[in-house]
Parts: sequence; C-alpha cells; structure tokens
Amino acid sequence: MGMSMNSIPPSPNSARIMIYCVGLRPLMNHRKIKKLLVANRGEIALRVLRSAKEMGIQTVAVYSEADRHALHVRFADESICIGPPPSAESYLRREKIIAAAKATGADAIHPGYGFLSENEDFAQEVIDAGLLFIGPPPEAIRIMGNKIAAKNAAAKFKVPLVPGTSEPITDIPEAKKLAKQIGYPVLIKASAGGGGKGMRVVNRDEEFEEQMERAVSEATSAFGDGSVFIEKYVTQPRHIEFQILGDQHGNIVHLFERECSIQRRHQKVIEEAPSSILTPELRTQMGEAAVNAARSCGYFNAGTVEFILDEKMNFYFLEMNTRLQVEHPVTEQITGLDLVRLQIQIAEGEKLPFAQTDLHINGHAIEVRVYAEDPANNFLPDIGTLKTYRRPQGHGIRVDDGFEEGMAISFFYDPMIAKMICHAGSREAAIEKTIRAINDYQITGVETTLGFCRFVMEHPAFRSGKFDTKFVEQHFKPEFLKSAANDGDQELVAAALAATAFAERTTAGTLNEVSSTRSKWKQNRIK
Ligand code: MV4
Repeated sequence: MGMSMNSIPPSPNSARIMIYCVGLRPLMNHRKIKKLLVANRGEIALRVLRSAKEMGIQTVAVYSEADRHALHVRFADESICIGPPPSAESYLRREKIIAAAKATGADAIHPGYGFLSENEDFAQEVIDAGLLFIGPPPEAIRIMGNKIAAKNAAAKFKVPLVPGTSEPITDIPEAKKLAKQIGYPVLIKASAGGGGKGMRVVNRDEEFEEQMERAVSEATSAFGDGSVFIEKYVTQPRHIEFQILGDQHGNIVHLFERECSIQRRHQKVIEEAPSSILTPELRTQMGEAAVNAARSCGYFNAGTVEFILDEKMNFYFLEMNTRLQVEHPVTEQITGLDLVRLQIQIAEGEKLPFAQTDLHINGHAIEVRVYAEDPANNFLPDIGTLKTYRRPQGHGIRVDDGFEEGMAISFFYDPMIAKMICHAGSREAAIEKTIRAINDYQITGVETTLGFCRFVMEHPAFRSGKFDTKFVEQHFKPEFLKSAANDGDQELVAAALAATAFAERTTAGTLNEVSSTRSKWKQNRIK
C-alpha cells in the first residue's frame, strides 16, 4: 500500500503559486482519482462512497472506535481507525485523516458535511500533502467563513445585501448611530458566526448597548473572535438557498433553489425544491446573484448561496456554505444529477458537462429529516437502539441513511437517523407521497421526528405554501402529537382542528406510536 503513494505526483506548490499570480485561479488538477478517502461517517459517508464506487474509484473509510461496525466501514473497500469516539479525537483530527490517506495510498479526500468540511486549514493541508481536496479552494472557504468578508466580496459583484455595516464594529456609540440610520429593529451578528449563532435582535435604541455586549461576549466565547456587524432585521423572512456548481475553468452554474424555511432553532427539518413562491423571473435573478456570489470568491466545486426573501419578495445574500449540504438530494431529484459525481469530476479538473440553459426543473422534491429526537419533549435527542427499522419504498422515494435494524444511535454524534426524499410531478403529489412514506416508515426503540414531519405536511399553512422561518414557532405545539382533545385553549383547538387528519390516525395518542407507526403495523399484520 505504501508503494502506491509513490505514484502520487509531488505537491505542485510552485506551479500553484505561479498560476495564482497570473490569473488568480488555482492549478487545474487534471488528475484521475484512483482511491478516495471519505473523511466522514453516517449517511453522508455512504452517499459519497456510493458515487465513488460507481465511478470505479477505490474507497477508504475512516472511523472512530464507536463506529467500528458502522455501515460506512463495511461498505468501503478499506477502512482505517482514527481514534476514540469523541469527534475532537477522531473525525476532527486533520493530521490523523491525512495520515490515513497516506497510509492507504488514497489520492483524494472528500470531507462530506460538518466535521472538517469547511475548515480552510484542512483543505490546504490536504493539498499540501499532494492530495486532491474534493471541495472549493481554501481561499474561498476562508472568505465565506467570515461573514463580513463574504458580504464585501459579494457586494463587489453586485449581489444584493441586507442594509447594514460593512466593517466589524469596534466603537459602540458609533455603532448606535449606524443602527439608528439603518432603523430598528436591527440584528447584531457575529462575523465568525453562521447558522444563527451569536445573533441578537435589537428593537430599540435603549437596548443597544446591552445586546451589543451580549453579542460580543457570545461571539468571543463561541468563536474566539468578538467581531460583530449590524444588519436591518428582516422580521419574517423565507430562507431560500441556491445550489451552485463551478469547475476549475471559470464556468459556474446554479442548480435552482431549495426552500429551507421549515426550521427549528436554526436546525432544518424539512426542505423542498423548487420553492413554491419563486416566479421564473425571480428564480433567474436569484440564480444569477448566486453565481456572482460564487464568482466573487474564486469558487469552484459544489456550494450553496443562502438568501433571505422579505414579504415584498426582495432577496438578500446572507452567507455561502462551502460544502455539500445535508439537503442536496432534493436538488439531485429535480435535476437528475449526481452532485457527488460532479464534485469528483470537478476536482479532477474536468469541465462542467452542461451549461445553464441545459438545466431544467423536473417535478418537485421534499426531504424530511428523521432525527432520533422527541418532538413531544422539546426535541431532546433520544438515543438508543433501533429495535424495528423498516424504510419506506416505492417510485420516487429515496432514503439516505446509515443504519440497519438493531444498530444503536450513538450519543457521540448527530442524532439524524435518515433523510427521506420524495419526488413527484407536483408539490401536491410530493406532499401526498411524503405522508404515505412517513406512514410506511417503521421505527421503534427511539422517538423520532417522523410524526412532527407529518404534522407539517398536513398543516394548511405548509400546504398553501404561505409560511416563513417562524412556521414551527407559530404553528407547532407538542400537544398536537399527544392528544387533540385537550382543554378549551382557543389557539390549541384551532390548530388541533388543522391537524385533524393527523390526530385521527393517532389512536393510542402517544408520539411513540405516531413516529413509529408501530400499532398500525401490528394491526395490519393481524388482519
Ligand atoms: C437574518 C434574519 C433576518 N434579518 N438577517 C439565521 C441564520 C443565519 N444564516 C442568518 N439568519 C438570519 N439572518 C437579517 N438581516 C433572519 C435570520 C434567521 C433565519 C434565517 C434563515 C433561516 C431561518 C432563520 C431563523 C431565524 C432567523
């Protein structure tokens, strides 16, 4: 195995630097990958391994001691242990992963999502080790990892931004003046933040100092970087993100949008493609803005540009995620493309095999995330063993998961069991398919978010397409999952009525039966 390492060309640092100086584009790596190491675990590791295998690429899995018997380990051609269960001692150890690649003779690393996927130092170290990083250039990760730098880069390419400050705030009285100019409510955001961490809403002038101090101290303790900036607060936005793909020859296209407004505490629960509110004109405009945002940081490979859309249908760039995202399958279903295959081809130096005008939306796809969490108990993780685990099947139903019946969901990692993606000809048909598939999904042993996802699918606000990022907060109460016939609470009764179909199915009335459909399944078998 050590021998194959010799076949990897030496690190092309000098060439890279030269080309940087000439055209600001990194080296075109025309290099076929023979062996790929996947620096991740769970469903995404399997997802990436599958595409690699299909392309005839040898595969290497890395695993922590907790994942010795995990599916990604069994599925890969080779595997290598990288340390104890905590991710800080295994999946986050850059040097161990690069050493694993060298030891197995891998010539490329795919980071998946989470873990090291948006770590610019890791990307650079992979390149410096003479390996291909299946992702964007480190410089693009660096720019987009800093929200202020990201906004300034995007602004140069005329991407619309939320009105706000373009530099980190140091002087509080000065910042307060700016907030007044912008107009309350304003939002204080951490420059190093993302995913909602370190954000503070300020409604009035009098609150400014207090919220400012909180934001800075939160940002300092969470990111080791206290720089913050201010934006006008968009009160009930929709979260719409565009998938982009760029090659190393300067071609960038977008693969349309994903609607991600159904979130809970910045955790996405349901995503769909396309969004039900974009007009073709707005889609074109936002798509062009997304491509420009990518261009502004010299991006290539797969990435996602996040926008918020206000009630007047104005859109604003928020940030860019420089990785393959959890919800990428909805885009794959409506475009018919394999994003991981394309990521690999791009890293190999190939040109994009299509132009923007070749791309079309086919039907509608919805993804529901199945977490081992208890929606009746504030979505607390409910780790345990999957006593029963049966996936739904059928035309247009895709399940990306990393478990089999009898396996345990580990306390060390994210409690996502699976993503279920339903694809149909229209949004209505995709919703119906999703509900049927949820009902067919059989999980016992842990509580899951399946019942919650059915609640969303059946809710009039979701069905009408008129909802925003406050949907869960506004419409969901855990009581809906237990019993519809509660007390005289007006709002509760109204919403319970909205969820009638849902309530009728929950005969015994506890979430366990809802999410697992255990009782229903038993009945079916008795009959
Ligand atoms: C905002 C916003 C309103 N106004 N910025 C949340 C995560 C991070 N990506 C940025 N976020 C927001 N930025 C302005 N100027 C509202 C949010 C926001 C949000 C955005 C997308 C999806 C869900 C959200 C939930 C709460 C707040």
